Amino acid sequence: MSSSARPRVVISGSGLWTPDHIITNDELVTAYNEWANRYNDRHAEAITAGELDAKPLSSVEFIEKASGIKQRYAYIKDGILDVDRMRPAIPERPDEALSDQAEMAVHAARGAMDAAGKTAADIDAVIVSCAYTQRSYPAIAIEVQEALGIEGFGFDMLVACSAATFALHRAYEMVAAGTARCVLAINPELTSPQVNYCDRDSHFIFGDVATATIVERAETSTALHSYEILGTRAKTKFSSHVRSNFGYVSRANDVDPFGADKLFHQNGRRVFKEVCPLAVQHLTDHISRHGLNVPDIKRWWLHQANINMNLHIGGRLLGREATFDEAPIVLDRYANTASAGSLIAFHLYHQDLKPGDHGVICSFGAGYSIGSLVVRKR
Ligand code: CO8
Repeated sequence: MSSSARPRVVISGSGLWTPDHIITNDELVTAYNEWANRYNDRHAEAITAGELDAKPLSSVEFIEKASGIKQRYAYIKDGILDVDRMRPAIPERPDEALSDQAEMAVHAARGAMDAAGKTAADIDAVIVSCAYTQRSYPAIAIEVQEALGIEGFGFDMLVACSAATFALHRAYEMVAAGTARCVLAINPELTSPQVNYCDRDSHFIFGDVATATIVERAETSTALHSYEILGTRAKTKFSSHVRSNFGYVSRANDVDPFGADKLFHQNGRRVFKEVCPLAVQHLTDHISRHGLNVPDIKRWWLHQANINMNLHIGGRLLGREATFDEAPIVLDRYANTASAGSLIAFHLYHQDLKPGDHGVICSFGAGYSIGSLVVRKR
């Protein structure tokens, strides 16, 4: 399709649902350290004999310095800080009830629909895209579709950190191709059930949240703030340095389906070193494809995994430290919310842009996966 014939596609609304419960670093570290001390006491003999490693203690100072995270939201806080449990206590719901992730998704979706001025009748497709879905089928997206009274179709996608940007790519293509007039893409990131709260290297990293976006043709949008998608770019490169082996085959593997390797685990140093250069190259190439240079970009809505990563990438792009205005940070409040981070930043910090201003939404992380969209305010 020539660029003159290509329909103009916009992001016309976004929504954010934030859980009621906050866990501070202090609370998390107190619980973990108590758990670690108990473990060490319980296994003192084996530790002294060199048969077991002692569990090292965590610290608030380390977490803030290494990650920039000060707190995180939890869908359900009960259980996470309980030293006898160390995981959220989320009651199982009957099949007739809305599932947890569908409920989170519906909250965020309503916000995006309101912002875009859309009703269920305007939407043709629902994508639920996130790091994990709580069941394999029926798709959470189809459940959300039913809950919101949307006709058409829905499907789930999993691309870890890049689930949100990759879903926006699919939404853009569907609207551009005319297979849907308007797409609702939702990211119910329920990360807490997959966090190993007994692992000091990663117990602080994640938070729960849901984001949503509406993508439609420019001519159908009546939104006050809308952003034309000038182009999308995706890159993946296989790496096991961020990994979860949780999956349905565990039952047949005769292994513990909840063992440490079945939860989130990573080599954070390697991820940092390998992903940052990929992201910088990806972003530079993407904007140049649109005839843009770094100074032309008013705002970078970057993935929110680690403050030092964002400072590094911003610094490599700009040749100096990016200001909050140029690359807003939300991970101090929200922590790493898997794929939702760049969309939380977009949702909270987009209304002040002027017509004609350019921005970039970008995710980077597990996979590895990098996804970006170059947008222009209308
Ligand atoms: N308290 C005190 N000390 C600690 C702690 C702690 N909590 N944790 C580690 N340390 C220690 C280490 O053991 C190490 O000690 P030593 O030097 O004796 O070995 C020392 O502190 C330094 O550790 P690191 O080198 O690991 O510290 P870093 O400065 O590298 O910081 C980070 C660690 C914060 C993990 C950092 O490496 C990082 O963030 N890297 C980027 C990681 C990243 O972006 N990962 C992608 C995440 S994946 C994703 O976004 C989505 C996945 C899907 C969702 C999953 C939902 C559950």
